[in-house]
Amino acid sequence: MTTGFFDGVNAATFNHYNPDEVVLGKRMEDHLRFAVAYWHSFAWEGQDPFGGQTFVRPWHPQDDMGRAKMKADVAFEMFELLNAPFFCWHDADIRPEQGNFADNLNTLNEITDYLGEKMETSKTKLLWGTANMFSDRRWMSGASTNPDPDVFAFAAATVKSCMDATHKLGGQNYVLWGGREGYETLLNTDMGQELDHMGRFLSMVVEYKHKIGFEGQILVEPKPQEPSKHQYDYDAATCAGFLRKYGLENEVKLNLEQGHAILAGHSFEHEIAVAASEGMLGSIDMNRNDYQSGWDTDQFPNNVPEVALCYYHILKAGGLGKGGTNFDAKLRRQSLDAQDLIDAHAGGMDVCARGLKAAAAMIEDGGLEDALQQRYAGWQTPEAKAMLDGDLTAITERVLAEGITPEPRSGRQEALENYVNKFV
Ligand code: XLS
Ligand code: NI
Ligand code: NI
Repeated sequence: MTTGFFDGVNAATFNHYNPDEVVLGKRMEDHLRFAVAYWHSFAWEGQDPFGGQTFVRPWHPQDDMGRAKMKADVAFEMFELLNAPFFCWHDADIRPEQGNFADNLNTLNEITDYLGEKMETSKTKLLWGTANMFSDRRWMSGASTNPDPDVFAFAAATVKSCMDATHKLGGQNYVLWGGREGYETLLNTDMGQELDHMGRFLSMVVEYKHKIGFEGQILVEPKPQEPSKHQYDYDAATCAGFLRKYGLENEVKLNLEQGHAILAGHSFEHEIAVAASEGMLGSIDMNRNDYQSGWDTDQFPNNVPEVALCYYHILKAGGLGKGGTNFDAKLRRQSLDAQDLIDAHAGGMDVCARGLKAAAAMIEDGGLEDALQQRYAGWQTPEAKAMLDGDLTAITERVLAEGITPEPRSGRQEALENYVNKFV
């Protein structure tokens, strides 16, 4: 028996995504590892800063366990229509907020048991679980960085419960995104103390992961601002520095989001390249921003050249591993129909598939890699290598003795852009 929500709706059809097609020796589904985000598709009701709910769904209002189960039934029907290999949730997406920890824990356990039963007959696995520690008013001044130790305690208990639930459901990652881990004004903020608390909190998460034998990755998700004026996990480079400061660089990786990269003033491939160079590439949220609005608009990807360069860097870094391509993306608030949910995801999957194929073709052709090798070829000489083990005095003596005078060379940027254009 179905819920009827998707009655008359067509399953996803694809022009480019073919899960079984082999790209660079691996099935496309195994490269891309698409995930549906529970929150945007099923929990968000269409509000924006100027207006309220536009979506009217049979599982509204979301304050009741019966309707939470109906929401889960609808979600799994959609996963099947999309042939989605993964999904992701926050605790607050899947169970109603109860106002106290004990009841939140009970309802979380009940609904994740229910999800577990559904997963037994579904191909869709859990890419990651996470705790929503930003919506309820208790989190308004932060979770682990809250000046009130009672909120730190509530956050610790909440994350433990969500890690337990993620582990129970065989989740492959656990994510922490700190939307309120930051400040509204430095006038009331002790930044050093808050960062120390956040570092200790994350260490406790890692300790707990090992204690329960969770084999998934622990990921933090950079974002520079929104909802806070400033968030401590500003971008990939800031997170890398933070993880090193607290000795977590071998334990925690990054969940990068395209829209967040844009908010931080970066391209998405910049963030991926930073994470890859740090050995911290964990997973991606493949949702873009509107370039005019300046908000985290969480739109489905639709720009193939952009997406292609992202997957190029991901493939170069060895792929997504236990991570995946999560659509942390929502419909536009006028897209009211069940069919819109399917079309949005199918379109995003197709765009990513085209991007992946273009990226794979560039890897196979090797043109960018060759250009890179040539550009850095000078560093293959013994004299150049020796410099890195030398010192300023020795280098100066060589500059004088050999009369070294650098000859500027073209960076060939336009030629490389033309090259990329052949593939996208
Ligand atoms: C918000 C974040 C959030 C995380 C999960 O901007 O992207 O959705 O992915 O908490
Ligand atoms: Ni986001
Ligand atoms: Ni995200």
